[in-house]
Order: sequence, then C-alpha cells, then structure tokens
Amino acid sequence: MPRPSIEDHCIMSVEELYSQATSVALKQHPKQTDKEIRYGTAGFRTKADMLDSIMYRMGLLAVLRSKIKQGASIGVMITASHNPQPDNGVKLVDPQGEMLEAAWEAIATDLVNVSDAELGQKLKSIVESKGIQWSNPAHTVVGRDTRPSSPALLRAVLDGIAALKGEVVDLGIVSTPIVHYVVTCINSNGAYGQASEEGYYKKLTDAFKKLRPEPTNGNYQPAVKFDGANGVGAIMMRRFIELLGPSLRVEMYNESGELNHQCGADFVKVQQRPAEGMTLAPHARCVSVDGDADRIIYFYVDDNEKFHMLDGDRIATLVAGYLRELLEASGLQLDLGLVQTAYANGSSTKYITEQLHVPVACTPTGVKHLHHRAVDFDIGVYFEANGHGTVVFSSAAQRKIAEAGADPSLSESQRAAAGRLRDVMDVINQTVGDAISDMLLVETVLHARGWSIADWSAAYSDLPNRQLKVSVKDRTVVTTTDAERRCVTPDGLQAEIDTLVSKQPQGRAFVRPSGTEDVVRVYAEAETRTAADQLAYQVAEVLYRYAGGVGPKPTPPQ
Ligand code: 16G
Ligand code: MG
Repeated sequence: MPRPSIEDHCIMSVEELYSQATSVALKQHPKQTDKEIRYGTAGFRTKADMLDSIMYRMGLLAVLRSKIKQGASIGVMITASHNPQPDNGVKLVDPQGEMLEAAWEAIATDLVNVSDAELGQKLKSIVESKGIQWSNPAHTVVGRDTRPSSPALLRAVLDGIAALKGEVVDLGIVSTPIVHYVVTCINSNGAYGQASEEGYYKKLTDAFKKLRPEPTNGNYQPAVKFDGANGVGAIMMRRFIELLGPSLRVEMYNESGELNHQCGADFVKVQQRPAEGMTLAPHARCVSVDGDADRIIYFYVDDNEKFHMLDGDRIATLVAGYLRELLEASGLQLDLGLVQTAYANGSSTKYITEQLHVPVACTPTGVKHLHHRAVDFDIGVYFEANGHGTVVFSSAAQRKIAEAGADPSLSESQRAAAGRLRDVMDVINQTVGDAISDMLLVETVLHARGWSIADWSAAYSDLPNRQLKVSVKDRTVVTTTDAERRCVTPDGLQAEIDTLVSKQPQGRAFVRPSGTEDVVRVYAEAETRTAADQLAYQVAEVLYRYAGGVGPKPTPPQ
C-alpha cells in the first residue's frame, strides 16, 4: 500500500485510521480462514500460507502495544523457530525485551480472529478498553528468519504498522535474540548496549575475548563444530567468526540447505543423535542451534563413536556452578539460584543442590515462567532441558558487581573475581535465551576450568529417561499442580502414577497436557534404561485409561 505522508498523519482522525485499517485488510490482507488460531507460548505459528492476515494484524497490534507503553519500542519477530521450513510464525517482544504480557496474548488472539469487516471496531474497542492514548508515538523493531516465506510476511507486518502510522526499524534477517537485544537497548537508551546488530556482536565478542587472553587452557581447546540448522544462526555465526579471530575456531556446517531438516538443536535433542551433514571427530565439541538461534545443544562422540548429549540441564549446572565460584571468590553476598522445569533430569537437580549448593526452583514449562521466577534471585540461571535459557542479574546485583571490581577495601583476588563476573555478564544476553551467547558462555566456563567436553560430561550421569505422548479426546481433562509435577485430574490418576513410581529405584514420572500439540505428554526417569522405558509405558497406559485415550493404545517397550 502507499505509505501515508506526514500530512495525512495530522489530518486523519482516529476513526479514519480504524476504517483505513479495515479497508487495507479487506483489499490487501483478507482473512484466510474462519478456523480459530491462538497466540500461544511461541506466538502465532502455523503453515506460512495461512499467515498473511495474521501478520498484518500483528503489525496493527504492535502499534497499539507501543502506544500503551508510551511509545516504547515493541519487537516483532517473524519465525517458526525449529518447525519445518514451510511453517512460519510471529511473536511480539515487550519493552524490556521480555515476551508479550499474558493479558495481551488474549487481545492478540481476539484481534486476529475477528472478520475483516469488524476489524476497525475491534481496534476501537481495544483502544478504549485499555485507555490507549492515541496521541502517543508508536515505535516497532522488526526482524525475520531465513524462511522463504518471511519477506512476503514482513510486508504484511509493515502494512499493518503503516496503516496505524507507527514507526519501524527493520533489522532484516536476524536471530530472535537480536530482536530482543535491540528492543532492550533502545528502551534503556543504550544502557544495555548499542542498539544495533553490530552493537550486539561487539558487546558479546569484546567481553568474550577479554575473558580469555590465552585461547587454550588445560584440556580445553578453542575449537567447535557448529551446526547452523541451515538458518539464521549460521549467518550470525559467520559474523562472529570474523570478530572472534583465533580466540575460538569455528568449523561451519549446515549453512544453507532446508531449514531444520535433519539438523539443528531440536533434531539433536529429540532424535538423540548427531545432526546430519557434519564431519565428526572423537571428542570434538559440536554445537547445534535451532532455526531462530535461541536454543542450543552441545554433543560429542567418544572413541567408540558413542553419542553424548549436553543439553540445557548440563549448561545450567555448568554455568550456575561457575557463577557460584566467582561469587565466593569475590566475597559478594548475592543470592544465586537455578530455575528448571519438571523435565530437568533428576541427576542435574541433585548435583546442583547437593554438590554445588545452589538452590533450585521449579516452574511450569515455557520460557516466560522460568524467566519470571529467575528474576526473583539476585542472579537467576534458567534453562529448559531443550536448550533454551539464560542468566538474569537484578539491577542491584549489576551495581554491586561493578562496584566490587573497583573496591579498594577488597583484596586483589576478590576484585579480579568481581571483574570477571562483570565480563561474564557482558557475554550473556539477559533478555532471552540466545544460542550463540550461551555458546560463548559455555566456552568461557570450559576454558576457565580447563575442561574438555568429556570432563564436562563427567560432572554427573543423567538418569535414563523416556518421553511419550498420548492422544486423548480432550486434553484439558488433565490438570496439574506443583509446577506440573503432579496431576489433579482426572481423579485417581496421580495415585496410580505414585504406585508405579514407588516400584522403581530413583523413579520419577509426570504427565502434562502439551501447550503446542493436541496430546498429553508423559515423562519418566529411573535408574536403568529398561526401568525408565517400562515406567513411561505404564504411566502412558494408566493415562490412556483415566483420561479418555483415543487411537492406538500405548505399546510396551520392546
Ligand atoms: C514452547 C515454549 C518452550 C516449551 C515448549 C513446550 C517458549 C518461547 N517456547 O515452544 O519453552 O519448552 O513450548 O511445548 O516459551 P509443549 O507444551 O508442547 O510440551
Ligand atoms: Mg527457537
């Protein structure tokens, strides 16, 4: 559509803007289906050819969201993360770089589901019910992943922003964490860093290089094999390689084939095998990121070609253990904690609480839950087992760390530890899980410890575990409590699970309805592979009976 001029802005009334938004929808971005779609934990996500009208409306919504936040920048990321290439999606980023506020998820759902003819009316009712000041400015920051469908969907978002006369910064092809970073920088007036893609690379790599004047240390070798999932992570990594120089040698794989196909963090985690297309070597550190580079999994093969995976739990324990050490060495009194979900391997929880003495909190699945809990600590480390996570520092903690680095009353070694903590903080993208920032953080800790990947893996042994899914008539009949570790309904199901679990040494199991698929998930772990498989099957079987299973019954492990 032709972009309205400044004069239009002055003369068009709000009512005219609502009707303009409706007419652009009708003419250029008509609604494609009457099937309801919901803004879920990862925003809207579906087949790319069903998304044009949704993208347009999310452009409209980003403008309203910015206005209600007094003109603060709002991010719009076009991506479907680890989903197959034909999918796409969109999510909004709030002013501090956090996920969209829950109440606005419902507004987003409402806005994309009304008919084109009712669109103007819907906008009006959002503006009026939320008391949005129309005279406030609106700023947005837009990014997209490498999917072939993304440029056309971007145009729809831009049309939505233009229809309500919002300003836009288009970052082009970037990772999801870069959008979160830039939004945070703009809204903090640069306090978090320089508000550009280049500013992001520079902040992370400068801090990383400072932390390792010598690239080698003990068993640590500065080389990784990087699986870019054929996506934006590979493009970003090319830029990192230029800036990292000899401090870290990165061998690139999966840069330009079909997105996420037989590679990437989700493939490695779910299939429990190396990404395809990589040349493996015994004990070489391999890193897989997902399609929008906000998740990371490490893995390696040993001398017997056995596959070993180091997932989000491993990263969380490695990082939390190191931060605790730096806190002790600096004498800083800050409260450090780790946030996990029920999926965290029992061995990781035991290791971090009993051996490293870091307290652990558990929240329901979904990044926003972990993030919210993590900010209750002075320093909160949070990771999902699937490799999404980061570390957040309270503003008081950041101030104390900075002051301690220059405090003459502290010993030289205390000041050095505080200075290190400050540089470690700069390697971390605190705004959201960030695959490449997390990788630099892991490399920093392994280097500091002089550890090879096998040394890291030897810290503790994971309990064998198994995940299954069960289809039921209505998955909402399964409700949970205690951070999804126990189920409340259907009546009697939890008692059956308790009985099954009590028969397995180190047994643990839970069931929860998926937030992204029409299934109920089962997780079980136990002392042996056979016991874990058996327990998962037994729990799936009682779940099928109690929750109205449909389709094939769970089958016993072979
Ligand atoms: C979403 C969540 C992810 C969670 C997954 C669980 C975000 C950004 N993403 O992808 O954190 O692990 O859902 O899926 O929050 P499930 O409910 O189907 O098991
Ligand atoms: Mg992702």
